[in-house]
Amino acid sequence: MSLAAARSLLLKNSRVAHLRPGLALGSARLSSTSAKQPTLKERVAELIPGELENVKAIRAEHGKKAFGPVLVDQVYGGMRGLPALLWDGSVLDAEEGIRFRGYSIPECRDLLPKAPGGDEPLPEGLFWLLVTGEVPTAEQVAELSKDWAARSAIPEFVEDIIDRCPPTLHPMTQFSIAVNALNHNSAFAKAYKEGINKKDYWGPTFEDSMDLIAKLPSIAGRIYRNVYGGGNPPAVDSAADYSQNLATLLGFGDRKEFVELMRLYITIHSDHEGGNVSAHTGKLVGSALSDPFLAFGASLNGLAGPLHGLANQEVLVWLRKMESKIGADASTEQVKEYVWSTLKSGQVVPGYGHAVLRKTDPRYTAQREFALKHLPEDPMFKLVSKIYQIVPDVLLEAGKAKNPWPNVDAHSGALLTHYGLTQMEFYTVLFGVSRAFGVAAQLIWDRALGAPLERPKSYSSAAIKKMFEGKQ
Ligand code: CMX
Repeated sequence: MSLAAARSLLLKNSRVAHLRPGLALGSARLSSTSAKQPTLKERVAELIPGELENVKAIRAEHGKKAFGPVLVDQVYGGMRGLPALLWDGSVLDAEEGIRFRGYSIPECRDLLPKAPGGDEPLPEGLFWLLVTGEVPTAEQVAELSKDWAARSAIPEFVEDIIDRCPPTLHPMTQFSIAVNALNHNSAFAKAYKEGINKKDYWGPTFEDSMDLIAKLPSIAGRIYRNVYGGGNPPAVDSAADYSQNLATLLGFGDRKEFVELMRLYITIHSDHEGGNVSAHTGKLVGSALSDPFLAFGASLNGLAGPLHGLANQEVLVWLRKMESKIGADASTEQVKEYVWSTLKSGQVVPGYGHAVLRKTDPRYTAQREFALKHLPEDPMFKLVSKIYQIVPDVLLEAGKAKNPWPNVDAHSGALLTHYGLTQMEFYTVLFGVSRAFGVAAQLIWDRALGAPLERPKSYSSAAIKKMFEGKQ
């Protein structure tokens, strides 16, 4: 059966999994649902030998071929477009946007298993997809939900660390501190100390990665309640999915639409190929064999920057400032003027532009579709939609930004605000919970494939000048 035919068969049968659309790991495989289905760890173990062979073959055939020249401008220009990293979970196309293991966001929303009565994909399924390249069955996803709920408790000393943070400390800083502290119980760090064979690195890395993802809702919920009130977080429900538990820990568990939003939110924020600051930082730090808690703690520090994940907070700050300055019912002309005043004061318009994308971010579009379905009359959604009609033209006229279109962060705050999560300083924490999925998936594969220490070459300006002396 051809891959396309196999795929259409699979689409018709939501219980059947294990399809991989022409990607790096092994060949596409159909499995019978009547046989015992492998767990995620068992499936990774099955895939590793084939992928090791695959990488070996790629390197043998293409290892000495060049991707293209490196320009001096790229060295000075934040390495834009420099092909330098291996990242299997997702690839970002400038025009089309992200694909997770070959699947676009609309395809993931369509294909991945949903909660009973739900419409949005369960992030558990997306993680399975990121790690294996295969669409899991509903049963495999349910097992992951159960496994993560069972791993969700955080050590008492980590609770104490969070409780001792002053409420004025930014939630992202608290988040990063707590995630780093989880390294205390790292299976990888322990195994390394005991002299684990490098061939076996991936096993404890897998366990740490699962623990990391599982514990993030407990950390996020505790920070949220400490800073904004709500008392101690309730116990995690071992029968609930990850997003339901996250929503419950935050205090929004009885709002079904919010839970659905979390499912979509985590799915679309999970991974955005390897070059973005949070993903690349996690990979870089992991390459020193720092365990997944330390590697992802570093990712969070990058995500906390206003040009990256903190932009979702900055969008709301910017919109609120605009409202207070020109009113909620401002005219198009007034909004335009406000955008210009931002640019003229040497600031960026948060939520717009992207280092790779050159079109509206499909993550923005997915959130817009969610809003059109669930909250079309929401005033903040209307404002976000109005800005979408105005900002790109202004950025184009200003002539600097290579991409005048909105990114993921332009929309998320409006959705969270609608459901009562109005504390914008917390927004990047939710981005952080999601980003762990992509970083963890790659860390597992980096250890399985024996990815080496990252160590690119740097040059001084004097050395660059000298290199081209006497040359045209
Ligand atoms: N508002 C104003 N100016 C912008 C701009 C924006 N939204 N986007 C880009 N520019 C400016 C840049 O600051 C740069 O100016 P200088 O030449 O003076 O340095 C110029 O346009 C060219 O930049 P670019 O090549 O188009 O964009 P970069 O790859 O350098 O940066 C990004 C990408 C995202 C940092 C930038 O578009 C930006 O600052 N956007 C606003 C912040 C934001 O939304 N970040 C979130 C991105 C998504 C995420 O990671 O979460």
